[in-house]
Amino acid sequence: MKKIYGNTGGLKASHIKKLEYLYRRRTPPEFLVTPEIARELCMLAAEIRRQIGLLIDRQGRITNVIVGDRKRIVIPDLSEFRTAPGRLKGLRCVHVHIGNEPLSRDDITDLTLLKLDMMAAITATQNGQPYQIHIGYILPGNDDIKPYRILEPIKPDRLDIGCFELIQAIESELAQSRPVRFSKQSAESAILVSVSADSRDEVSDSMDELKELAVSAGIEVIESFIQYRTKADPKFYIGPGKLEELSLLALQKGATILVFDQELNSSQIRSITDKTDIKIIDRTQLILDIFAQRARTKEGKLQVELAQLKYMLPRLVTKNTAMSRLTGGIGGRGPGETKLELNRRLARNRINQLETRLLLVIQHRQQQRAKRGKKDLPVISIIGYTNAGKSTLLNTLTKSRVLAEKRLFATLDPSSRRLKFPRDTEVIITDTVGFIKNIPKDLLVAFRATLEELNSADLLLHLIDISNPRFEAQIESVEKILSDLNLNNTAMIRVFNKQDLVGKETIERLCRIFDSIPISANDVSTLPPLIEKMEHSIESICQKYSGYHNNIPI
Ligand SMILES: Nc1nc2c(ncn2[C@@H]2O[C@H](COP(=O)(O)OP(=O)(O)OP(=O)(O)O)[C@@H](O)[C@H]2O)c(=O)[nH]1
Ligand SMILES: [Mg+2]
Repeated sequence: MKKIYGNTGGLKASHIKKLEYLYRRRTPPEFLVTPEIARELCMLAAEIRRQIGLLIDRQGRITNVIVGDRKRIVIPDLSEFRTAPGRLKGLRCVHVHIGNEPLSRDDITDLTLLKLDMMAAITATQNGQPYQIHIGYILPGNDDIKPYRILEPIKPDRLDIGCFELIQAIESELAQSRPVRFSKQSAESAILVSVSADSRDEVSDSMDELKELAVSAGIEVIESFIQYRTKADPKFYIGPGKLEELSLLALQKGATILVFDQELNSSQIRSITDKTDIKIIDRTQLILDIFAQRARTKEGKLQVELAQLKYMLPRLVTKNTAMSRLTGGIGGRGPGETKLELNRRLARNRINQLETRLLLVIQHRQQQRAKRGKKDLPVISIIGYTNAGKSTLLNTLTKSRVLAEKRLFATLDPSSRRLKFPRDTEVIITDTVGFIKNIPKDLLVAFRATLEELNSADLLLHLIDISNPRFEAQIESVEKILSDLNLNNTAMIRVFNKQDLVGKETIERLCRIFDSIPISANDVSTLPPLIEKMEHSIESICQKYSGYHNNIPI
């Protein structure tokens, strides 16, 4: 016997057998419902005085029998019926309304949220005879109109309706509304989601940055979806009503992934995934994914994989095997295109292994440093928000060709170069990994070893992209991270980069306010004042510690 959902309310196994028989033997699979079945359902519903619902798959088999109360049925968890993005569930719902009510708000919600093939309600007359059938279905992608359509009610004598063609038409339209993919196989189309109590400006800035991150990770962004609320919903994070909207939008637009701007916990991820059937990652996972794509050195790769596993471990949602489809690709990719092992026990073992290996690498480096003894040359480190132009500045200053790109986190592995100043002072100048607001804690911990190298810097050049409308927040984020790393006592020069993109007067005003030097890192002719200031600072720092560096003219 099929499992009955809800109180059986007097519905017997023999009743269900009969319904199954009617569907299996007497109804072509493409029929939504026949007059015979409608009569049987209405009779049963009148008898037990409750709504009765059937879920039917595309082979015309009953997968679930649902007994409700007088007003509604509650459709059970359908997470075992997974769908591909942009596809319907492959299940239609036929149920009886006692009395003459058309499709209710709940019916429409079930239709759209569960992505049912169709939702049909048969209304019954007083004496339990079918009166009319109301049919609703999802309408593929269109922003202006309702996301579903309800047909004119149909009379019982016209009930044998084939529904396959319509379902196929809906699915093919859904497929067409999906965006054209990049040729890269891993490309995904995302809806960015933010649930926040912050001001509109803050949320919009943060979403702009999330978009840049997504693009840097190779994701195509189709929509942004924002809910302003003071407190996140404990179960779904986003409000349940908004989640319905979001789920439908994802279906209509053919999104393959939802990227949340805030961190979700594992139960929220599970609840949303179960409801929407779509992969979910958050901002942190996105950043980790970019790092995984970019890490080049052995140490960098170990650090990124460790950070990913530590972040993922408490969030592993491996409810059933079908979930693995929802955890691969972006967010589930380790450094160097390895797939992250998303199994708790293996992940834990791997974490231990990675920690040991990293420790060895770090010890080795410390020994090397100790061997070298005192530093030969003073060190200047270029730090700053990602995309500020750090690598470009290193290149222009030292005429080298470190990778500099218009994407976030172009540099993951630091490079160092020698630089000789006009008055012959020589220094080592290093380029570092970029910072970002709310830098994932695991990442900061993992990169601590690399960032600790900054401890040996004599001077920090804090490079700021002055053309970025979020530059002030970026300064704040960077200086907060510096103080978290106990680096706020190191001498620092603030440098406003990309002055060529900002008006002269604005630059002058901002430089006064922020005590900063303006440059264009890609234009060597703008650098002399900065070079002069660097040389001067290094000289005075080294004089203070005279004898510390052996080849500094004192
Ligand atoms: N217009 C303009 N663009 C610049 C300037 N300096 C750098 N850029 C551009 O800014 C982008 C980022 O430069 P990068 O040097 O890669 O920035 P970064 O700080 O090293 O970035 P990450 O390594 O990602 O942290 C590149 O497209 C550069 O060409 C400048 O002075 N003016
Ligand atoms: Mg760089």
